[in-house]
Order: sequence, then structure tokens, then C-alpha cells
Amino acid sequence: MRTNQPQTIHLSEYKVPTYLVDTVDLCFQLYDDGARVHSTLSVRQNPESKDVSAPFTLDGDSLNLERVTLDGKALVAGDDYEETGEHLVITEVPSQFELTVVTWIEPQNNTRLEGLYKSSGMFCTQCEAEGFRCITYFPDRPDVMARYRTRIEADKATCPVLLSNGNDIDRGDLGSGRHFVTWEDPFPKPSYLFALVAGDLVEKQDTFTTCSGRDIDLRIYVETRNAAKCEHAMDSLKRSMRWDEEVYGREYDLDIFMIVAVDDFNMGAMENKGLNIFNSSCVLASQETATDLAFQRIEAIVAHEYFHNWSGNRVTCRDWFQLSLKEGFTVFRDSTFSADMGSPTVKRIEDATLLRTAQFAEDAGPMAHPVRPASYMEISNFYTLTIYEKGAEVVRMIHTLLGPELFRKGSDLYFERHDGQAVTTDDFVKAMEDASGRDLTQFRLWYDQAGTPLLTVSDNYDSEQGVYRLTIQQTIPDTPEQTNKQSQHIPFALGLLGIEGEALPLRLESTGDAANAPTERVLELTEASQTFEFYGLAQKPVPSLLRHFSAPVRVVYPWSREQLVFLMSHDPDGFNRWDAGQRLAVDVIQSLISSPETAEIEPRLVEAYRALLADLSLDQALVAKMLQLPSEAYLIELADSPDVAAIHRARERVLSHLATSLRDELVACYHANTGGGAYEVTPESIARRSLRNTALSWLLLINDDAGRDLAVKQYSDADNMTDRMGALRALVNSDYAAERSQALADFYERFQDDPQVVEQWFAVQASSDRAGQLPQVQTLLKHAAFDWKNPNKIRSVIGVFAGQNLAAFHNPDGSGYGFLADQVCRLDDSNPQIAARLVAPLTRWKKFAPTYSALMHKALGKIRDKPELSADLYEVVHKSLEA
Ligand code: B3K
Ligand code: ZN
Repeated sequence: MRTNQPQTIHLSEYKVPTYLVDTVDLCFQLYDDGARVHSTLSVRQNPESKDVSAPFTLDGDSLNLERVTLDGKALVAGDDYEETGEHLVITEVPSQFELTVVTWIEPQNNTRLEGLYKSSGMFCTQCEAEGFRCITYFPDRPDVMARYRTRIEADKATCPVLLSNGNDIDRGDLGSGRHFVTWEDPFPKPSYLFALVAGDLVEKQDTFTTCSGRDIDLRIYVETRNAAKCEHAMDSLKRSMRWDEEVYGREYDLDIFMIVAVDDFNMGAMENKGLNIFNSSCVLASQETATDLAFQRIEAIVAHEYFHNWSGNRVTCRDWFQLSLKEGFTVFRDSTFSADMGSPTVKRIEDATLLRTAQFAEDAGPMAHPVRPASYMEISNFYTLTIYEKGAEVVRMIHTLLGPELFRKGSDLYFERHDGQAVTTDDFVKAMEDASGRDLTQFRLWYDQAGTPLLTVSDNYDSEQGVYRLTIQQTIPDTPEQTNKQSQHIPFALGLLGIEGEALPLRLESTGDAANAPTERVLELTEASQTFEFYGLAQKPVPSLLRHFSAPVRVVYPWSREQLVFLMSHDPDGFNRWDAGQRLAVDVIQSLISSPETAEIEPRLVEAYRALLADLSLDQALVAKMLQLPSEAYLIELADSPDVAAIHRARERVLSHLATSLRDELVACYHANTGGGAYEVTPESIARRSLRNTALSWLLLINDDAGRDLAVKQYSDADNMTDRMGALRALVNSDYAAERSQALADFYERFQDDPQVVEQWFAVQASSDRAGQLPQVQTLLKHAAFDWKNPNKIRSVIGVFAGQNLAAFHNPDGSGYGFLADQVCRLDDSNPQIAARLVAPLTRWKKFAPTYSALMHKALGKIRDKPELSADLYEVVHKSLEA
């Protein structure tokens, strides 16, 4: 058993680097049985460091050191340097010097997928956060920025394509079937942005002319079989480049921009300078093989990685505590981009759903941390929803408080002031303050206090004065190591509706002209309790609170079901219309959970859904969202001490009641949204497909034979993956066992050569409480297409089972928990990052009803007792057991 606990790193202990590196000269000699890496650094003492005459310490991980020379002189182990497990320490160095380090590494045996590794025969890298140290000894921290030159030597036949960051400056033949290419990146960068790719790839080429008229060479590199699946990513890239010029004034800087698709990748993608490396599933798409969701995801991720070129690469993070500086800001940028490309309301609904379902849960659990954490053991564990999504919400709130013009002034100032630097979230906020003249002192608490603020709203109406008073109290729950929190600065958008559904003028003073008063305002909450008065109202209004989800907070207000139904059809804010529907459905499901014997299910819910299905004048993209019942995960999140089986039963009961009551409307909706021309990825056609597939799934849920026939036909006639998968999913989740097996078999047969589609085939089964009970999931793990080395396969079976098939995973006999614990232990030896991510569903054991929580705790204990726990898993498991 691992007894030594990994070291905790504290933000408060940050020190500037003792030595700076100006240039890095790399030479990679790649072979089948390993790679030799020559690295020459020009190093000088950092004038800002107080540590004069300190040894020069470099980071390293799993390296075989072959040689070290300093200014041409070979150094002697023991005398001149020491190699500890994680460091190379050069005892004495002059104030300026050149250091050469030669290491031997084995990419072919690298299953952690950090540093240099092999995926389907090609060499590729992943260096964020601390992967560069698995390639060579280096001061591997983001505030050491250097200019890189990289020469790659490899076999011509197996590695015809040799790529690295920057511009290709030299290439040639080496004889014996080998060749080389040299790349030079003119922009100083931290080591985590280094990348190398070598393999047999084809390129899809295009160009982009920037706002100043420069032609940029765009290339997407993929395996030959995927050559036809790059168009969508390329279009997304060009749209992103244009958008970043128009909205942020950011022009691309190098002459070439490359994307490479690899099958084995721990996350979605990586923004390496000029050479983004993508998980294949986040770049490859065709109408036949990718769903609408995948198309949208690809567009968003391509944009995200591209936007990092400014928010992350040109201006980077001083240390890893500042991760949200680049991630939060870049998610905000990609989310605004996606909103501009499609439906802003739908995008906002999707973002808020993710936040409220998963980020709020994280923020209430044992791993809760601020957007700028104060400490960590393993930085890989901090690529979280809090850093990314809550971080993006924090930037969005600045945007809301400043307004678009001042926000743009602020971002211009930030980029200009810090170009080429490694900075902090505080520098970002400072630029926003300086450009706008606003004081964001209290606002900064969003970066330092963890936990989701709770806003409790109460109101009263004074009919004599015509005054409506709204009192908002904020509390921020305790989180690990943080109690007694201070009030935060929260932008709170609201509107008031009159009895006819009209938007009322919001007058904050008794004098003043109603005609000029706005019908929506952003109140600024800064105190524990605040009361706002609205004048000149003839009747008690219905409040529409936290419009557009203007802050990542929970709102409690005693809405009646009647008010919710009213808001569902009258609120001018589309987001709040949807939210009212969610609140109504939650209320109905919750009352069934607390009194399961209740015979009647709220008729107003059925009528509201009937109205949605009937009214074609509504924005159909919004209707498609409004028809989705709140997920089990969200209902669990909202509950104290949730009983998963009870939640599942209640939700299923509401769903089948809706489907039975609206059966004819669903059939009509299916037909109204079928046909209508060639496949397009536009908000309108996405909405049509979503509506018809929702109708289909509901019909199959109630064993409607007409629905079954539609599904079988749709499955075989589909000309796109959204419809084929929609029909397959409906069948998989139905009681039509014969049709389900037949469709699953056919699907595999059709797509078995396409790994991204096989992943969808795994996921549709693992997520289904009909087809994905534990024994079936265990069978999937034995399937020939399952691969323990491939993170996507692992996620599509184990991750989907534990994260989406909640009733089966939380089987009251504890079998799901034991299963997950076993898989996590197994994976910890080969890929600790993936193991530590997969364990997440168990870590929230404390939240659940006692029968569940005891069994979850036991499963976690089993992992804790595993011999040789990685630092990644150690941190997550211990923090959760000790919380
Ligand atoms: N920056 C990378 C994430 C790296 C994760 C390392 N464990 C992708 C992104 O956010 O763009
Ligand atoms: Zn990112």
C-alpha cells in the first residue's frame, strides 16, 4: 500500500523561477523501440529571483538519463549533478550557461498518455500540465517561457509526416530510409504548449486570409481512412478565426495552423502552439457517423482550442493555480461563439444545465475548490467544471457588469498589457478594472470562495402605494477548508410580468417616467440581504428572476405551480420560460417522490406540454429543449439524501404519464418534423430532429406499436447519425427486446470499422437501464472492440454506466459501486488520470441516502487500500473519505 502521501502544493508558496530559459533546441530520434531526446537549453539567472547561487533544478519523470553537459563539458553524476526520482539537480552553475541533456524514453510503452506516446502507430505528445518532464529534464512550469527549435528524425516509411510547433524551416534525407524536419516557433512559450507528431497521415488543406490580409495555411492531419471527415472541423476553424478578429480583434500570428486527430487521448483536445492535437472524436465528423450533438461539440472545441492562441498561449498562466485564467476565459469565448453561430437561448440552456447539474454538485462535494484553488496535490485533478465552467461564468458576470464595450476595452488592455507574459487571474481582473473604471474588489471573491451561493428571494406587494418589494438574501455554504464566507458581488437580472403577461416597466424610484423605464434590469447584489423596491405597479407582478442565468447561483422563491405555468408561456426571456418548465416538472416529480401513492399527476404539466407541442409559432429549438424533463442527475443534485431508485421511479412515472396523455400529439409531432429536405446542421433542422426523436422515444416508452414501427423504419432509412441513433436509442430503451437486439447487431455490423461510432454503440447500451444492467456492461468490457488502453472506450462503457445509467449504477445491492472500484483500481496502474476521473461518481457518497452512502464508502475504501495508489487517485479518494 502506498504510505507516503503526495505532497500538497500551495499557492501561497509561489516563488519566481530561479533560472530562466531563453531557447530550447530539441532533437528527437524516433525508433520503434524508443526515442532519444537531445535538449540544449540556454539558461540564465532570473534577475527577479532572490535565490542567487542556487543549484539549477529540472523536473523529470520516468526518464533514462544518458548524458549531461554544461557549456560543452561533460558533467559527472554524484559530483556535478544528482538525479533524484523527480529532479535533476545541477549543483553549481554560472549565471549564464548552456546545458545539454540527453534522455532515452519509451513512447511505445507509455500508457499514461502524458509526454510522448504512441497512438495507432503514430508518435504524439500531451504536455499539459506536467507532461514535458516525461520527455526531458526541464524546469517544467508555465512561467518559464522559451523559444523552441525542434528537429525530428524518423523512419520515412512509417513516419512520412513530422510536425512540431511553429514554422517548418528545414527538411532532408538522412539515408538508411530515415529523414528529418526542423521546426522553429518564434513565440516564447511554456513547455506545456510543446507538441510533436510523427506518423503516416494525410492532410486536408485550406487557407484563411486574416483581417490584415495575411494568408494562413490551414491543415488537418488524419489517418487516410478519415480523410473525408474533416470538412466540418475546417469550416469551424475558419469561422472561429473570423469571429475572434471581429469580436475580440485577435488576429492569428503564425503562417500555419495545424490540427492532428489521434484516437488515444486523455481529454478532448490540446491547444499546443500552432499544432493543436485533438481526440479523434472531437474533430472527425460526417453526416452518416456523427450526431448533431457531435457536430456542435466539434465546432465548440475547435473554437476553444483556436481561441487559446490568445487566451492561454500569447498570454499564459503564471502557475497552475491560475488555470482558470485561460480556461474560464476561453470557455466564455467559445460559448459566446457557439451562441452566435446557433441559438443563443438554447446554448445558454445547455451551459446552465451542465453547471447546475454537474458543477453545483462538484462545488458541494469533497473536491470543492475555488475558481483559483489555494492548494492541490495533483494538478491533473483540477481540470474541473469549476475551473472551466464556473470560471467562464465569472468572466460572463464581468461582461454583464461592464457591458460589451467596456468588456472589450478590458480584454484589449489585458492582451496588450500582458502579451508574452505568464500572469494571474488578478491581472485579468485588474485590466478589466483599469479599462472600465469599475471597482471589482468584492467581485474578486468569486475567484477565492468555493461553493454555490444560495439566493433566497421573498416579496410583498403594497397595493396602496403600488410598490413591489423584493428581498434577496445570499448565503454561501461551507466547503472543505472554508467557512463563514463573505457576501459576493452578484449581477441579478430580472423582469416583472403583469397579469396579461406584459413586461412591466421597472421603476426604482417613485418619481420618474414609466415609459422610459426598462423592462429588464441587472440588480447588483453585494450584501447578505438587500431589498429592492419597484414603483408604479397597479397589481402584484409575477417575478422573472435571474434571467439568462445571470450568475451561477441557486435561487429559491416560493413560486406557485400556476405562476410557473404562466411564466412558461409568457416570459419574454426564453431561458426563464424553459426554467419555469423545469421548476414545474421538478416540483411534480418531487411530490411523487415524497408521496408515491399520489394517484393524480399534475394536469397542468400535461396541458403545458400539450400547448408546447401544438404551438408551431414558438421557437422550435426552445420547444425541443422545453420538452426534456429534468434529468435524474439534476433531481439527485436538488435532493437532500437522495434515494436514487425512488427518483428514477417517479421520473419514469411522469414520463409515461406524459407520453400516454399526449400520445396523439406525439405522433403528430413526429410526422410534422419528418422529411423536409437534405441534412443540414442549422438550429432549425437540429430542432426538427430533436423533436421527432423525443416524440419517438416517448412513444416507445409506453410500448406504442405504431411508435415501434416508426422507430424500426427510421433506423433503417436514416441518412444521418442523429436519426439513426435516435431510433436506436428509443429501441434500446424500450421493451421491444427483439427489435432492440436486431438494431444493435445491425448497427455494429454497419459501423464496426469506425471507432468513433463503435464508441457511440457502447455508450447507448451502457446508458440504458434496459440494456445496460451490470451483467450486460460486463459483457461489453469483453467485446472485441473494447480496448483498455483507449480512454474513449473506457469512458463510453464504464464512464457512461456510472455517470448516466444512474438507476443501474446505484443498484441498492452495491454491485455497481464494487464494479466501478474494481475498474478504477485496474486503470490506476495504466492511466492514473483516467482512473481519477472515473472515480468521481463514488466520491459524493456523503450526499446519498444512508443505504447507498454506506456502500459507496465501502467501495472507496477498497480503492484506498489498493497497493501503490497513484498521486491522482490518492488525492481524490482520500479527500473524499476524509471530507
Ligand atoms: N488545455 C487542455 C487540457 C489539458 C488537460 C491536461 N490534463 C484542453 C483545453 O482546455 O483546451
Ligand atoms: Zn481550454
